[in-house]
Amino acid sequence: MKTKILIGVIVLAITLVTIDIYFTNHIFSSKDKAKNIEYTLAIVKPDAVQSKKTGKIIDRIENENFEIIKIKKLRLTPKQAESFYSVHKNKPFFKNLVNYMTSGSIVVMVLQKENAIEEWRKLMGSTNPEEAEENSLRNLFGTDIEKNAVHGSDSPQTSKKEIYFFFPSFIK
Ligand code: IDP
Ligand code: MG
Repeated sequence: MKTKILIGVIVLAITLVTIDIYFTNHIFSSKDKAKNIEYTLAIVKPDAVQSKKTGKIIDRIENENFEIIKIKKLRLTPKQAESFYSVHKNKPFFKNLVNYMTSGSIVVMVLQKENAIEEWRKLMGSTNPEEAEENSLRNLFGTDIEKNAVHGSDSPQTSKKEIYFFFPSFIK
């Protein structure tokens, strides 16, 4: 009789532990995967920092439910700007772009959200502020196709590379 009770208790305990492991490992992690939580690199560019739009841009970031995971203010050296924008090194606007990006301080952030990369690109708007969607950050705060207030990574590969550029310890 005692043995039967003991076996019953052991079976019950194993069942409860199995259910717990299933819920913890399977349900929650698959939920997170389904949500596609991403990280992206965002920059408030020198024109927007200089015209004191950083606060308004950060306010918008938080209102749109991005999580600011990392943030810092710095000024790029010409070498750093050339390296960061090296994909554009053969473009006619490269030299001006480097001059612009080193003309003052920038505020760099790692943002987290479901589909963060695409969502941040959407919130920024098109490269050219004149074509940027109404109420997008470039539409509101951009001056021209060069001085367009904000930067955002354009793919998961780029975001990893760009986050590593400014926050190497964040990328394992
Ligand atoms: P993106 O910032 O929307 O991803 P990219 O084509 O990657 O646009 O260009 C990088 C940056 O170079 C732009 O944000 C802008 O500051 C600058 N830029 C892009 N195209 C031009 C141009 O035709 N003339 C001047 N500057 C440009
Ligand atoms: Mg780009």
